[in-house]
Amino acid sequence: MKLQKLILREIRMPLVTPFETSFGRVTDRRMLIVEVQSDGVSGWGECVAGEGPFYAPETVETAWEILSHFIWPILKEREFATAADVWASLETIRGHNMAKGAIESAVWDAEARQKNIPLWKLLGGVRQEIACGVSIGIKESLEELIATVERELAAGYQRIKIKIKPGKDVTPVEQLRLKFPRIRLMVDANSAYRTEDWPHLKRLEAYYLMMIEQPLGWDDIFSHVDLQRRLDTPICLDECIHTEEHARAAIELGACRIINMKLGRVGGYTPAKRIHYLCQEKQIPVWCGGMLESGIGRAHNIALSTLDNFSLPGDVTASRRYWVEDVIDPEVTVTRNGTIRVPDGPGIGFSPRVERIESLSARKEVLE
Ligand code: OSB
Ligand code: MG
Repeated sequence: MKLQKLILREIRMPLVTPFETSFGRVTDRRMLIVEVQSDGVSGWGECVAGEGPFYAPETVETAWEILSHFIWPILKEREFATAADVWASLETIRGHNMAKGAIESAVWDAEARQKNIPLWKLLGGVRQEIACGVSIGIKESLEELIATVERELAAGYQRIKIKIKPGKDVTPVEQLRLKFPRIRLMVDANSAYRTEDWPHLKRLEAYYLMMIEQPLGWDDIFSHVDLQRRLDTPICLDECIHTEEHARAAIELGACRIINMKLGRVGGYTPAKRIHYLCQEKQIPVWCGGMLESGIGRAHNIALSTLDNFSLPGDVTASRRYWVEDVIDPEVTVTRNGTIRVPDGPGIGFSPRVERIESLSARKEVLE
């Protein structure tokens, strides 16, 4: 397959409700949507970089720049036997995984569409229904948090994750446990704590959490080793894992017992699959994280979640939790059992609503 054209679009959509983490609050999303044209077929991808460099170093602006000035010149008019070869061709560019992941995943979508098969099958996925949990942002009040959890459980979601930060951790977890003694509950700190906070984090162990996600520094695998030794609760790493080498180091050193996988954070399907199979070999469960994606990124997360070792519910949820109206057809919906049925159409299995995407675009660049 030859890649003839790349179209970058920045769309803007307000979130249904603001999302707050230990690193900040998002009310409006800016999303870089990638369309790659190959032999008459369009493949679609989403760059999960945020508005600012607060989750990871990349932003919408840096990703746009890297895609148009460095990635596209390498890929354009190149003949690829398969999308699986794209990742290696980008080796000379260090980092910028979110920019790479956006286009790499779009090429996978294009290949699946050209072969007229679902992307999940092309990837080697093994299941047609994926398990879903929700990620709930930091709330002003406990009442609001409890009401939100009640609503998500009623919708069927199988696991509740709440965001925590110092001062908003033990009490909300304790209250949720009192109110919902048997639910699958976990927390995500987005690197809000330091090594010396370990006795405080230890207090969370009274509430039977499935895992504590990314408690310490975003690039600090080493400190998590010490913390995991002190905790019985599994640590799950998110921000720390950008490469297969990071995953190997974290697993071998004992920095975590679970890994949150994000396509954008690791740079696309080829590295995600490698990390996934490494984890499987080492008996480390993985699950699919989310980045407040539009339907395009959501559809990719669904495909990724069909791989064998995605054995825990992911942060992959219905479009309506984030958007009044999504940019794909149909929108992503969740069953009463808290699952998503994986679509059987070609590629990502959802159709990008191109006119809507065009009308939401604040910026567009066509590269040939
Ligand atoms: O840490 O998993 C995270 C959203 C933005 C940045 C980082 C994270 C998150 C989430 C949201 O937890 C997950 C979702 O998209 O539902
Ligand atoms: Mg996280």
